[in-house]
Amino acid sequence: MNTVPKGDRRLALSNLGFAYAAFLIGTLCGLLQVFIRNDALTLPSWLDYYQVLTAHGLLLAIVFTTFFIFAFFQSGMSRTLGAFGPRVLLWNWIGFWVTSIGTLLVVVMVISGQASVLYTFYAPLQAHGLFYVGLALFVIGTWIQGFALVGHYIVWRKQNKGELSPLFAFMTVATVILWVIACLGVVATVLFQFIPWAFGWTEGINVELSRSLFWYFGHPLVYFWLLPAYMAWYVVVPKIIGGRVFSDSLARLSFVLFILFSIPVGFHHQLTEPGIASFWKFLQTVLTFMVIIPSLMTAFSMFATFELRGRELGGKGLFGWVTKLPWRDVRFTSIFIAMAFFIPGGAGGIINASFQMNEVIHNTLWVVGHFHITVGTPVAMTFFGLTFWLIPHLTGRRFTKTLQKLAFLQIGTWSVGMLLMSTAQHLLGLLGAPRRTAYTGYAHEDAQAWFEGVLSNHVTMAVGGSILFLSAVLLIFIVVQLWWLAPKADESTFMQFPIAESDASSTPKFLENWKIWIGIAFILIALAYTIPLSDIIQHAPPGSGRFQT
Ligand code: HAS
Ligand code: CU
Repeated sequence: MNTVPKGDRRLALSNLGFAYAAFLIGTLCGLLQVFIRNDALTLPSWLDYYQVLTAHGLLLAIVFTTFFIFAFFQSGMSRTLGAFGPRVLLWNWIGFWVTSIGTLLVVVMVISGQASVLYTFYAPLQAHGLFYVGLALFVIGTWIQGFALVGHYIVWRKQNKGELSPLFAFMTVATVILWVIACLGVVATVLFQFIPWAFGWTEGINVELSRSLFWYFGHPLVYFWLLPAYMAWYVVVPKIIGGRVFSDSLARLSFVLFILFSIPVGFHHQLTEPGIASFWKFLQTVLTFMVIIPSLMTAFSMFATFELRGRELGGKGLFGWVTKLPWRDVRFTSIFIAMAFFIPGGAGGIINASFQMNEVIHNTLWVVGHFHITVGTPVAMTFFGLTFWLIPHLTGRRFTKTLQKLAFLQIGTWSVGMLLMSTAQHLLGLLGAPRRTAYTGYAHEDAQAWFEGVLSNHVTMAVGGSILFLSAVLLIFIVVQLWWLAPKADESTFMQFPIAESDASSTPKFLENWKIWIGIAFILIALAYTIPLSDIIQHAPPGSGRFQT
């Protein structure tokens, strides 16, 4: 009964399998961390806090997200542009294997205790050389998968000359473009700085250059996570609620703006660092405020979609339409809650980016709170909401009533856990609790007293963390059911990939002229980075330190 071509299905499922394996181990590491910070747990001697923290960050923020995103892209591209040809399929598989081998290499180095350098791998912390080789393979693998998808798109465009591509395909290509340009920074620092240094071919490393190249990548990385979630919001959610895409051109324009503005802003992670003149920090702060605009456009568009549909269903008055939305459908409710979390998440981002205010929160637990209500909920919970139908769609099984109830319990616990944990983290951060460290009390009894509010407390954080772990285990249970155990679907119960109708009749064609956007993106990058980077290269102190973990 399954209508998805077998080859495409297997490919997407392989990516999903990898994603959820990483998810399980990654959340377990998260659980360990909150207990260590709470002084309730001492790790065995072969395991330490920084090793666990590195594994947690990498497995969830990098491995889970990336593999999930490719599974989503592959199934959506196959659905909207037609089945993959043999070459597209082959290159996707090659990319998948290269990404997987890179991941395994990185994970082995972290588990063996030779790469406890956190996901930002700041120099002069030094990991084993193979860790960086693994990172490079990971990026190359994702490029191959990305290019394979672009290849599929090019074939479609040749066959449909003069037509705008379907919105899902357009957004996939935009995200791949953003990803490839972003990775140039991390590839440069890994290949030309870290690998020669870690293998001992060069003596020192230019620390500030490596951090700047990392953040050139590190900020757009967050949009590589966010944009697939936005794709679900723009294209999938309207179909689930029975509506349409509010505006095809607005949706495309917002993705174009992400290509333009998400890269030349990395310095907003380095506002406290010496070695970068204030003017360049200021310029990149202004550009950061530009990249907020497409998110505000998305918020507007979502409200419009919901209100229009709610009114169509008979909702009256100012807010009557809210009650008409399909709250009992977990595929919708999960993603709606995810969106709601992004309101404080985004507001927190604006605070972080506000130059002076950054002084207050930088390197405190506030930032940890921030990313748990950006990537940890809006993005991750959107991915959960997609999982509930994507796996049945690929395996041809049924998302039964019982599983739907469990899914509600899962997103409910995730929301409560995240609310407790991230609120505690934000407040603790404001009180000065540092991050990226196993120690919290400044080794002094009185200092601990700051952290003993009801919410501003490491215990609250640990309670939240524990609820989150239970929720994660529940999710894995649902995934296993949907993959192997739930009853097979028949024609009436088969889960289709929901793609909303999007009227592109008045969308300007130039929005799909990638050359213009890639060109402007590079001009902005050159403006924001050329002079400060050349200053950093010319005036850096000789870097000779290395701290091995
Ligand atoms: Fe961030 C640090 C600034 C968004 C992730 N961020 C981080 C780190 C991570 C991260 C992982 O300027 C830590 C990195 C590290 O390890 O050091 N961030 C921003 C800004 C935005 C932003 C300006 N961040 C994200 C997203 C992430 C993410 C998205 C992951 C997916 N962030 C910063 C800064 C730092 C930082 C500084 C450095 C801090 C430091 O000093 O170290 C913006 O993109 C946010 C724009 C978003 C909005 C929200 C729009 C709302 C929408 C929802 C609509 C809701 C609906 C539902 C329709 C303006 C679209 C209605 C429901 C109802 C109930 C009403
Ligand atoms: Cu950023």
